[in-house]
Amino acid sequence: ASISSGLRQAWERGEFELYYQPQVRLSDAAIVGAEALIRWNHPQQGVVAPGAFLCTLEQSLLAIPVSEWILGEACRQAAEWRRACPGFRIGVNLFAVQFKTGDLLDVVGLALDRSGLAPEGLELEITENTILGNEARITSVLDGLRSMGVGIAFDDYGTGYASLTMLKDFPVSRLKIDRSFVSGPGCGARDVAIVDAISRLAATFDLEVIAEGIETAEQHALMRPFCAEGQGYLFGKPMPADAFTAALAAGD
Ligand code: G
Ligand code: G
Ligand code: MN
Ligand code: NA
Repeated sequence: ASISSGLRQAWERGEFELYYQPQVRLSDAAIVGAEALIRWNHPQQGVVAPGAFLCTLEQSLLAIPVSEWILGEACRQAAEWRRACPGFRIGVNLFAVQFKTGDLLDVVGLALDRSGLAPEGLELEITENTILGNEARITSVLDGLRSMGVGIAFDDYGTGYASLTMLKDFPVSRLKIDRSFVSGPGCGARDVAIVDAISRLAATFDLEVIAEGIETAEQHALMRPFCAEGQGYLFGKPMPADAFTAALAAGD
């Protein structure tokens, strides 16, 4: 009860903030996009990462208003960055509950209209957990989003048990290769072989790929032949909007 009443208070007091992690082109490490990641500016504990509260949030009545705020705020911010950086794209993680309310297409459409962000500038991230158990209906919603021009990325790709089936059936436009294959413990030749296989599969299905969790120059070099884009601490940790604006202007 204390976490969820704390979350309600946080929402009412405007303590949620979006951080942005750079997504770069691996050939030259130029920033080409960002993933929006929620943080809670807790009055006593400081910046709280989502691991501590996302589950509770998702199960509460706040999930809908907060997720709509995330979409609106991320689109507003991305529209600004896209003016400075043509082709810029923002990644926004979806909650499973957003597919249950039945109006995701309207919510996304409204966020795009209000912000003036081109649909191509938005990429919604889903995981297998987001989809599980509701495949047919979610497929039709994803079809609708793709028709609008919005991108759909499969997050944490390669770790779930049903990955290949989902690749065949879901209208995704990009795979985000899970960081366990990129910077996981003991990551080596066998992981690179998996990334190679995923990227070939992706090419067959006409999908883009991005490598997550790139932490070292060596991992960057390993991923470069297989992935056009990458994300990870090497290029930047999730940061507040003003820091991201500065990074974008500095051209790094
Ligand atoms: O830095 P990181 O701790 O930001 O994120 C941890 C997890 O929380 C990730 O799995 C990420 O997908 C999830 N997450 C972060 N921000 C959001 C958000 O805005 N919406 C949703 N649905 N998930 C998020
Ligand atoms: O699950 P999802 O991929 O949406 O969430 C991204 C998560 O990965 C966030 O918690 C983010 O802080 C974290 N992250 C981003 N880059 C790196 C990285 O290079 N290494 C590690 N260990 N985590 C990362
Ligand atoms: Mn993600
Ligand atoms: Na991920």
